[in-house]
Amino acid sequence: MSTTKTEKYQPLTEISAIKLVKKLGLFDATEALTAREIGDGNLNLVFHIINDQTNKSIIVKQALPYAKVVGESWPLSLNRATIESNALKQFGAFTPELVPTVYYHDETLAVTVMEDLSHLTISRAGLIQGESYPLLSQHIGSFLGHIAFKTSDFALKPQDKKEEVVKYSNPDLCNITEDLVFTDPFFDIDTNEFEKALRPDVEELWNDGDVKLQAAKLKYKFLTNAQTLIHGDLHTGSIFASSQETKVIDPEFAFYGPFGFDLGQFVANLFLNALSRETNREPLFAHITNTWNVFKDTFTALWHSENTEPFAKDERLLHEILTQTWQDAVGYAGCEIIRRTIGLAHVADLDEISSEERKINAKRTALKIGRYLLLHQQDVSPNEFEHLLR
Ligand code: SR1
Ligand code: MG
Repeated sequence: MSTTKTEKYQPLTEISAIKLVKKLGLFDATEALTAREIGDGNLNLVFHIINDQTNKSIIVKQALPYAKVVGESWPLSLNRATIESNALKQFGAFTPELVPTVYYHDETLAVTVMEDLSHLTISRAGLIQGESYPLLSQHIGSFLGHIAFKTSDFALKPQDKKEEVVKYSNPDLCNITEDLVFTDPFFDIDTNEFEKALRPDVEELWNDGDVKLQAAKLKYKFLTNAQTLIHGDLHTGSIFASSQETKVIDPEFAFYGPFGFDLGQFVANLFLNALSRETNREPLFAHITNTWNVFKDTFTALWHSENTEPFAKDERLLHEILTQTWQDAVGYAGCEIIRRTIGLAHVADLDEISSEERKINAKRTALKIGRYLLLHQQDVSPNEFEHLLR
């Protein structure tokens, strides 16, 4: 991958995106290309560029200097594009089969050119259609186990790890998570969004000091616990999948954070999908348990084969770290479930339930279970998620 710096930032158009990929030599100057802006996320422009004759295609992603979902009144650092491209490269060094290949990055333009994955489906969309992606948890558990161990102080020299912490300093995007995941849903803030019928449930949450204390403690860990490089936004919309392949995308929220954060967000989004279904929930619960099992086994194997920490010979240290990681993940899952139900950025799994009554019931249950997870971080094992819905 090459990285360059052009002179001045400007948003790409479909025409200038085509010019760029030709200038980079990714296509010949004479090729007839079609470009389409397909970005449906909250923050960026995404161009799909294809030669319709040969079917060769590529993705050009560009960060906008503000949050697209809100507008120019919410400025955001363009450096997130460089963080995303560095994180994809870093993840690719450990689990190349689980991330897209990055071909090019330009810091000033905040542009990353990468492999087109449109033969796959965004896993949230597929899960909503009833897909179950049999390899999803095997792949994500392995991805998380590798990244968590290999970017931690157990694999890196502490001096090198501290440089990585600086390289991945991501204040603007962390601030979004600090507000939208940990703070705003627990207070009466304008950006929260929920149906009128949920107001009594939401007010009960706002008045629950014990739940809020747990959210505050998890937020504080998120702010201070630089344990490992995390993806930072690992919901099912950040994962492409098919029955064979899984690819993690969009790590623009990456920074050094707690071991359990990505796990908790992923588990929460699997759970929200299960909650949205009337039948065939079992594959989702099996994925929750398997994600943890694969994470734990991967992390444990690397701990035994690659650990550079002299204290690591004491197995109790590993046990404590794994126990705490799962308990934190349960708490982070609780925060994610609550914020996706009543905060600024909802999930289609719940919002697109066609019956109004079923939607409100599902959201009410989500709030109840989110609160339960926050209050019972020590008591909920991976295979208990299934029983929470009974
Ligand atoms: C303003 S950004 C809202 C949400 O979209 C991203 O994907 C993150 O989940 C963020 O919290
Ligand atoms: Mg995203």
